[in-house]
Amino acid sequence: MQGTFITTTLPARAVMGIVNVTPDSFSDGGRYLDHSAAVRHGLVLAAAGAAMLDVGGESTRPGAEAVGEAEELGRVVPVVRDLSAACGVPVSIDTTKASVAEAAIEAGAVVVNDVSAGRGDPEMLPVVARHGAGYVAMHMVGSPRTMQDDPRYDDVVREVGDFLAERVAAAVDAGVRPDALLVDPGIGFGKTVRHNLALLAGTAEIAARTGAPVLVGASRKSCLGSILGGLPTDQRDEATLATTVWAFERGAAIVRVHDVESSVRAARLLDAMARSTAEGVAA
Ligand code: PMM
Repeated sequence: MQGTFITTTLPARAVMGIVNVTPDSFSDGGRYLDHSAAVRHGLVLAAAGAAMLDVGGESTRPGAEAVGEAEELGRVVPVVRDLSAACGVPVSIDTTKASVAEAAIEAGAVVVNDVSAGRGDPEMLPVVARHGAGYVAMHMVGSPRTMQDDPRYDDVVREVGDFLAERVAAAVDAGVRPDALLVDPGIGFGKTVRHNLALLAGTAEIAARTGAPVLVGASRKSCLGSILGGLPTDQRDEATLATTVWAFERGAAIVRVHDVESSVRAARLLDAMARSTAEGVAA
């Protein structure tokens, strides 16, 4: 499938399922660190209707320490290989390291999801370009260790949109296929609750400023828990579903979620309602 991924081949409202092969991700850390548990989980998400699976081996929760290359490779490459062979949907690799991206692409991944938007490793964009892979450029302030230290913006939607437009231009300059690029405002990455809400509301503006489809990753994030009076991580799936519907209604192309089934069902319903609006109601 390498080199054939283009964003236009995804369904209109696509759901990306999260497969975290980490001991310390904020909501599912440790649950799928074991290789076979991760592969089994990915297959369940694909069967539930995920249009893409996102495999990650380094936690990006606020305060997380970086993971070494060998450790990350050992976590993700076998999972990407087995899922790419068996799951029937494109697999994406969530990494900021070009070497991990390349090894994952060689193991079958067709998209690189880079929370550093190419700033973490100068080889990242050239590697993505060389392999003709898809690319998600996400906005983050600083690094996961420092990003929540008093984030400030004058106009968060404009600033994040302009940053992503600049990263899209850098990716295209490096030879990444324009039709394989996605942008992501980075919900929770160096943002207060108000910034996150403004970005969710500004999804269409981000798409317009960047000219790229938007991916939204709000699943179980702490801003949802804060709004709901400190709701714990394992009780945030309904709130996540609300963000799925909201983001799709404001033009998001993809949502990245832990609980795939509920978002897939919502997407199917939105598809049906959009079709009926377009066709009109027969008397
Ligand atoms: N969030 C996390 C990790 N990777 N990638 C993108 N593109 N967008 C996100 O919002 C995002 C990401 C953190 O969530 P997790 O630990 O549950 O995977």
